[in-house]
Amino acid sequence: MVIILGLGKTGLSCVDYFLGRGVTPLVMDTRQHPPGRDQLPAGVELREGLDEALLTQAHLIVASPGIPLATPALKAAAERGIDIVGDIELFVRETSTPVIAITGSNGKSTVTTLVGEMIAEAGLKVGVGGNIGTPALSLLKQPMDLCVLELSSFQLETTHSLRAAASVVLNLSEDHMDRYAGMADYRAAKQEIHQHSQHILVNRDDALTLPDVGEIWSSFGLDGNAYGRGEFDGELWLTLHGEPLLPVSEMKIVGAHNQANALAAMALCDAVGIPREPQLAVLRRFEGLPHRARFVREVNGVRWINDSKATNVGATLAAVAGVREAVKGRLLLLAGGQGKGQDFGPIQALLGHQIDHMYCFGQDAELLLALGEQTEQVADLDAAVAKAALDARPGDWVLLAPACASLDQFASFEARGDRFTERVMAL
Ligand code: LK4
Repeated sequence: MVIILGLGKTGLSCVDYFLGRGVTPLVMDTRQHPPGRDQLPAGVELREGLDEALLTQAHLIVASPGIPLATPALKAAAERGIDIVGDIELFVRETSTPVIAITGSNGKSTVTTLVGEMIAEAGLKVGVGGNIGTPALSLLKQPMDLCVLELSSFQLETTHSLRAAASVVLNLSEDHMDRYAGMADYRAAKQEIHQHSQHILVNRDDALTLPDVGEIWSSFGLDGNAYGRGEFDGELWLTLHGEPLLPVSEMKIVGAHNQANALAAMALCDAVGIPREPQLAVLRRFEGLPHRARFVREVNGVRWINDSKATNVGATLAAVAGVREAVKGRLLLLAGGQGKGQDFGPIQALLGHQIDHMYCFGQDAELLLALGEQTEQVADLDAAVAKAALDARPGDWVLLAPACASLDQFASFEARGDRFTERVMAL
C-alpha cells in the first residue's frame, strides 16, 4: 500500500504518478478541505486525518513538504522501517535527466528561473519545477535535456537519491524556526542538496553555505574572485576571475542580492556547459518574478511596491536595501503574517532609519508592533493599504514585504500579492 500524505498540487502529481504505474494510492490529509480534492481522480480514496494504524502498514509513504516528519504518526511509521519519501525523491529515482538543484533562504526562485531561461535560450529542452510552479513529477511527461529544480529544506529532508549535475545553497538566513530546532538543523537540511553533486557551488560571502563534506567546484560573491564583481571605466561589472562579463547597468533587476543571483545562475550554467551568450541575453532581459519587488502603481506621487514573496526577514532586508536609494521621501513598510519563530531584530535595527513606519497585521502583528515607536497595528492587509494611503505623502514609497508566511490569512504569498495589487489599483 502506497499512502500519499497531504494533497494539494504536489499530492495530486504523486497520485497521477502512481496511477500511471498501475498503483492506486490512498491519500490522507489533516485538513478537512485540502486543496485539490475536486481534481482527485475517481477511485482514489481521500481520508481526513492521519490514521496511524494504516500508516504503520504502508509499504511507502509519500509525505508533503507541508507536514513535519516529526509528526507522531510519521515517526511511528519511520521507527517501523517504512520508507518515507517526498515527490522529489520519486522524481530523481525515475529520471536520467541531469538535474541542476537550487536551494537557499532567498533568491532560489529567481536563480531557478534564470537558469531555466538560459538553458532554453541555448536551444536545449529544459524542465523547471520543484518548489516553484510545476511539481517535479509532472516534468516527467515532457522530453528534457536538462532539469532545473528549486528545492525547499522540507523537500530536501525527504530526498536521498539526488545526484545533481550542479548544486547550490544560495544563502542562509533565519526561516522556518517553527519546524527546526535551530539554524544548525535548518542548515543541515539544506546541505543535503550537495550529496554526490558533480559541481558544488558556494556563496563565499556566506560561510553557512559551505558544505561540511564534498569538494567545492566554484564560488560566487560580491568581490573580484571567481564569479564576482569589479569596476571597469567607473562602472560595476559582473566578472569571472576578474574578467568583465556584463555591466550591472544592463540588467533590469537591481541590488547587490540580484547581482549575486545573476552570478550564481551563470556559474550553474557554466557547470553544465551552457554557452555565455544565451546566459547574457537572459540577464539583459529578465525583469524579475511576479510578487518580487514589483512596481504596482504610482498614485498621488506615492509609489506602491509588491514584494509579497518576502516570507522571511532576510527577504525583507533585501527588498528594503533594493529600493531605499531610489526613495526620495519616506519608506512605509507593510509586514506581518506567520513569523515562524524568526528573530525580527534585523528589522528593528532599520526602524527610524531605512524604514520610516511599519503597518503590522496578521498572526504575529504584536511581535512586529513591539519593535519600536514607528509601528502600528492594523486589522489586516486591506486595512494596512487603506491606512498607508491616508498617511503617505508625495515622494513616499509603500512596500509590501511582510517578512512572514501568508498562510494564516491567504492561500499563498501569491494570493497575498494579488490582494495587495487589487487594493492598490482600487485606490
Ligand atoms: N497532511 C497534510 C498537510 C496538512 C497541512 C499538508 C499540508 C498542510 C499545509 O499546507 C502547506 C502547504 C504548503 C503547508 C506549507 C506549505 C509550504 C508549509 C510550508 C511551506 S514552505 O515553507 O515551503 N513555504 C512557505 C514559507 O516559505 O513560509 C510559503 C508561505 C506563503 O506562501 O506565504
